[in-house]
Amino acid sequence: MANATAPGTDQNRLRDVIVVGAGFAGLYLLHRLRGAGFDTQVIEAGSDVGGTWYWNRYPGARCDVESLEYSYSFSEDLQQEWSWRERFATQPEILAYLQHVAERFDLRRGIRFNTRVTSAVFDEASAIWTVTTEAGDSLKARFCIMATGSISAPRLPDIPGIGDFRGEMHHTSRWPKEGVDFTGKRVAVIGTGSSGIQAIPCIAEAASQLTVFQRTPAFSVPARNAPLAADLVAQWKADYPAKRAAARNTRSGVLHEYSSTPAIGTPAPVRTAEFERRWVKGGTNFLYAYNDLGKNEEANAVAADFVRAKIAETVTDPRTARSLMPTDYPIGAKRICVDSNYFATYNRPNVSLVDLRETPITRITGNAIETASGRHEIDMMVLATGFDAMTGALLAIDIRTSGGTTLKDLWQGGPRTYLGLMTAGIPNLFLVTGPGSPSVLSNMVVSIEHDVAWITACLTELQARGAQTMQADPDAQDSWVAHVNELASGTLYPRASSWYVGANVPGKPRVFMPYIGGVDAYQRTCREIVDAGYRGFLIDAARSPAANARAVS
Ligand code: NA7
Repeated sequence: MANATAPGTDQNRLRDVIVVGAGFAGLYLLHRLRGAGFDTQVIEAGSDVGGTWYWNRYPGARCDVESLEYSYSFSEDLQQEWSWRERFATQPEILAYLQHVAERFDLRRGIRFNTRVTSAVFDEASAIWTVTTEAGDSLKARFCIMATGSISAPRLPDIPGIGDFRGEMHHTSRWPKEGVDFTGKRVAVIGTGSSGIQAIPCIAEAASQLTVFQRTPAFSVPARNAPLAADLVAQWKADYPAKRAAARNTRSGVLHEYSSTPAIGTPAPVRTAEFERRWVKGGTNFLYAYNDLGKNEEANAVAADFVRAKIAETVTDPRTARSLMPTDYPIGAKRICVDSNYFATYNRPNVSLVDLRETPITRITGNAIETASGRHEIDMMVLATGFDAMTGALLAIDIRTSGGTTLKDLWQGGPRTYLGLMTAGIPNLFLVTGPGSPSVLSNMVVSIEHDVAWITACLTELQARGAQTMQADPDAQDSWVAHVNELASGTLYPRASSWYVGANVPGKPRVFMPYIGGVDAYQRTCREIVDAGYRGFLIDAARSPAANARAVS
């Protein structure tokens, strides 16, 4: 397969693989596939590598997984030579890391930047993909891998008049590279998910006036971010392979303190002390204090009460404090936020909160946001309004077969995949951290490394077999989708109107999209399926005579 390159121009060359996206997934794919001898082209919409960490440049942007764990494990040299500065890395630091990876492994020459893919069409007769870009160029390849990210298609709010806003307006995920100067400005932030919660304390320090427009309050735990101590870094570097292996063997791909004790049955003072210990330690480790918080309503309420009490303690104005307390969904069922000084920011004299449940936005006129209770004059507007998560970036590309099967139709009732890796009806299309895999419920780097290794091994196996096509068996896919749904329905997750279920996008089918069974169980299943000869995948099934006739190099 590696020799499948046909003579002709670069444009006409038949590649082995086209990868869409040059974030954590696309970069590692290029490295692995190249190493395995596949002629690979990466296509990236941005002007540089980085994916999520290229686009999300808003002030305060940080990862909520600790930096020592949110990094590649595939190269011992890389993990020894790179030193993270803070417990939770900032966006510029992660971007610098990915730029370093691109340089170190000579990846940039395999990436076409500033190029957005608009369609990918699989010709069933020849088993060849034609991938077309916004500029109208077409590239051909045997396999297409979508490394387009789970949280990458931004959502703009549909507010009357927003298009006529006369001030400066930015979505957190499309932030200008040169930065934004809030000094002395009246700023509005719409949205209080992870992005809003990270940006708000930073914007408040510069702006003359910050007004936060909140539709749903979020549960947030303190990050307790700090510079990393040299001895801790040395300890990790001395033991990295074992730590990485241990992380892969956990539910979320992170070395949290996973409790095996239920909150129900634990005396209240013991529970409070344990929540307090984790609150002081910082980070999402808080959610793993007891093993029933994600499943038992009563247990969940105990953790939620603890956080609500912290909000009441921190925010001096009781009305604002009340508005900031989430009450209508379980803690953790919407992705928990990790903040630095978020709730305390509302004690600043230049910050105010508009509770949109009480006074919804009616329209935007000129330089003002109008709500049911009045006008808010502003100079700048920050939209921290989230993403069409998990499916948005995939469905933005017209993915289809020559026979007329489209991804859009196949996923009309919600995404359907086998292991999150392939979808029945579209051969030779792989997804990295697709819906139906642990993806957003896990340390993304751990899941990405798994999927990349799995896909590379799979392509190598197809090559060894001389096989041309592979796709998910519809029956195996049905069973997997049923399993994913069954696991989710045993938890409190589906109770929240979250992006996990597509509830933030009007008209999007309400389906719990990620696999909640854990990174450990998922990776074990993927291994077993390979050991059973790629059980549940159709390899060279129903190949057309034309495809059969093609020589496999
Ligand atoms: P999120 O978590 O989806 O948050 C988006 C926020 O924007 C959320 O508070 C929304 O309220 C709010 N929103 C969305 N549309 C509107 C309109 N029209 N009016 C008012 N408020 C609105 O996105 P983030 O970027 O913060 O984080 C995404 C993930 O990235 C995060 O979970 C991490 O994994 C990294 P709602 O809750 O829909 O009522």
